[in-house]
Amino acid sequence: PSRDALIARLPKAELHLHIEGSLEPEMLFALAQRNGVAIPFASAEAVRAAYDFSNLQDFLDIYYQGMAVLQTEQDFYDLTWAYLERAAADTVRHVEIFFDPQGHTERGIAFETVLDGIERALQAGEERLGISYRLIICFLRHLSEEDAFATLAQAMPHLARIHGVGLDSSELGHPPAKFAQVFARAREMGLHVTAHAGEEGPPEYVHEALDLLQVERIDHGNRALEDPALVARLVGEGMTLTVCPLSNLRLCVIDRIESSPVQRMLDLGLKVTINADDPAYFGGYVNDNFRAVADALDLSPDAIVRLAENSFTGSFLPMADQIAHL
Ligand code: ES4
Ligand code: ZN
Repeated sequence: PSRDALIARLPKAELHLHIEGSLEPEMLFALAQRNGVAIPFASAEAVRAAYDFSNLQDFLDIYYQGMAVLQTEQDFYDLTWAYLERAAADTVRHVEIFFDPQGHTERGIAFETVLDGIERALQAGEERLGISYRLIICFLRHLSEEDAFATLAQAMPHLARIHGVGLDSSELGHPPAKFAQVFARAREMGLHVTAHAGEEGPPEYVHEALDLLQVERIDHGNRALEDPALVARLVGEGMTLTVCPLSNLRLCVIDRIESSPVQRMLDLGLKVTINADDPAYFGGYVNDNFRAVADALDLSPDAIVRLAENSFTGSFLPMADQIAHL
C-alpha cells in the first residue's frame, strides 16, 4: 500500500512508448466508425479478446491492423491526447514517444498528417498538463534500409520538431547492421538515436546497436543478460535500458512477471527504466508496470526511486532540465 502510494506520486519520465500502441479498443472501434474503416470485430470487447499473443510477430500483425483506423490529423491528436491524460494520471512529467511513419505512409497517410496531429497534442500536453516531450521516429526493421532513408528524407523538413530516430518491429532476422548507414546519416543530422535490441534478438544485436548504430539507449535489452562481457560494457558506459515488464510478459519474452529482469539488472549496476511500450495491447500504463514488478519482485522504495531517477537521467533532456526534475 505505501509502495503503491510511492509509485502513484513519484515523478517519472516515459522513454519507451509507441503512440500507436496506446490505441485502446474503445478508440479503435470509435475511429473505425468515424472513418468508415471496416474492422473484423463486432465490439471493443471482441477487439480486446483478440489481444492474446505468443510472440512479437503475433502482436505486430494485430498492431499494424489496428493502425488502419488512424486516418486524419484529428485522429492522431485524439490518440496522443488520450495517452497524455493517462500519463498525467500516472505523474509522468516527461515523455519521449515513438511513432512509426512507415505504418501510415504505406497506407497513403501523409507524414505531415501524422506529425501535425501528434505534435499538436504534445504541445497541448505541455501547456495544460505540464508534460515536456521529445518525439522519435522509428524505422520499421522488416522493411529495407532504402525505405528507412526515404522516411528520414520525409522527416528532413521537420528537424526542429523531431528529436530522434529509433528502430522497431520484427527483430529476428533484421539485425541493427542492416541500418548502419541510415543511422549514421541521422546522427550527422543531429538526431538522437536509440534502437530496440535484445527483446527477442540475441546479445549480438545489442553489440551491433552499440557499435554500428552508436545508440544512446537500448530499448528492452533483456537478452543482454546472457552475455557477461556485454553487461560489463553496458554498465561501464552507463547505458540506459528501457525495459517494459508487461510487454515482456504478454509477448512471452518472460514466462511470468516474477521472471522480470528488473531487480537483476539493478543489482548488476545497469541503468534500467520502467516503461509501458504498447499499453493498450499489453494491459497497463507505466504505473501498472511499476506496480507489477514492484509486487512480483518485492522492490524496495530505494529501487523504485532509482528506476524513476534513471528515467530522467536516461532521457534526451539537457542536463539542466534533467536535474530540475530530480
Ligand atoms: C513494439 Cl514491443 C515492440 N517491439 C518491437 N517493435 C514494436 N513496435 C511496437 N511495439
Ligand atoms: Zn517497443
